[in-house]
Amino acid sequence: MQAILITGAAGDIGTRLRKLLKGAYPRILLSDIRKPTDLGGDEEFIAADLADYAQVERITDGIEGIVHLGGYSIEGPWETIHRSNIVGCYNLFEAAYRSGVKRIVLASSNHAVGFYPRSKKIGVDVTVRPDSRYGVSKAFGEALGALYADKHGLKVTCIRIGNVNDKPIDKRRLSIWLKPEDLVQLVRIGLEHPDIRFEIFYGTSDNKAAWWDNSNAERFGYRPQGRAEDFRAIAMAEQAKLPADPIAERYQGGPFCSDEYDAGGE
Ligand code: 15L
Repeated sequence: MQAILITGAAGDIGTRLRKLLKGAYPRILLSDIRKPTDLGGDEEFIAADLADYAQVERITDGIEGIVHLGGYSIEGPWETIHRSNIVGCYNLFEAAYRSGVKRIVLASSNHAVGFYPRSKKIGVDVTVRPDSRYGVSKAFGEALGALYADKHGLKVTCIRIGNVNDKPIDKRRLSIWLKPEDLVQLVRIGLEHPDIRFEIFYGTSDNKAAWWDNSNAERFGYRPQGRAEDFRAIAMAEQAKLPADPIAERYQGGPFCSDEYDAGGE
């Protein structure tokens, strides 16, 4: 893999990833709607609005692999989600296909399956259960990935990312924490592993309290190093400061589930 593109390079995950991937590929093109404030002199950046197809074509030209982090990363009004994550993600796949890109690693999210209860351990074969318009847009991205893989032969890896941070920051994150270096492992499997066609992985570290069966990622050699349990005391101390939220505590998606919730029951 000679040339890769990272979209969403100015965001939190993008900022971490571009630092950790430095030197891993001969050319790493960074893109975002705004320029990263800490862009280094040795980094290549082209601004692009994903909702504008011509701009997306410009950044996919000459690229072999894409790490697609771009878009809106939390719940938002439909207009915002639609523009950034539906139209934007479609433009990305279509431009990638037309430019001859071989592989796409898509930042999906745990919120595509957020309405599974915490009491249930799920694998990658479950029906999506989005917990927000944002979660729906991530399920849409996974569906697009399957289409471009099956119909056009792109190699697509969807990572249902939990929470990327230096450490788990509350009780829920003890189950879904993803150490940044472990994300790098998953991304590199998606960009390099010869047997990828269309795969879904959970973006989670080696967490004892996990709700996800990540054996599909392990099948491709994923060996997470982060262990949320090492931070249990800190995470639980932070949890104690949060108000009680029974709906959030029942479901995997947490506050994304209780937000706007009016289905009745607790
Ligand atoms: C996500 O998908 C969001 O992008 C991130 O901001 C966190 O909220 C994360 O999920 C989470 O569930 O903790």
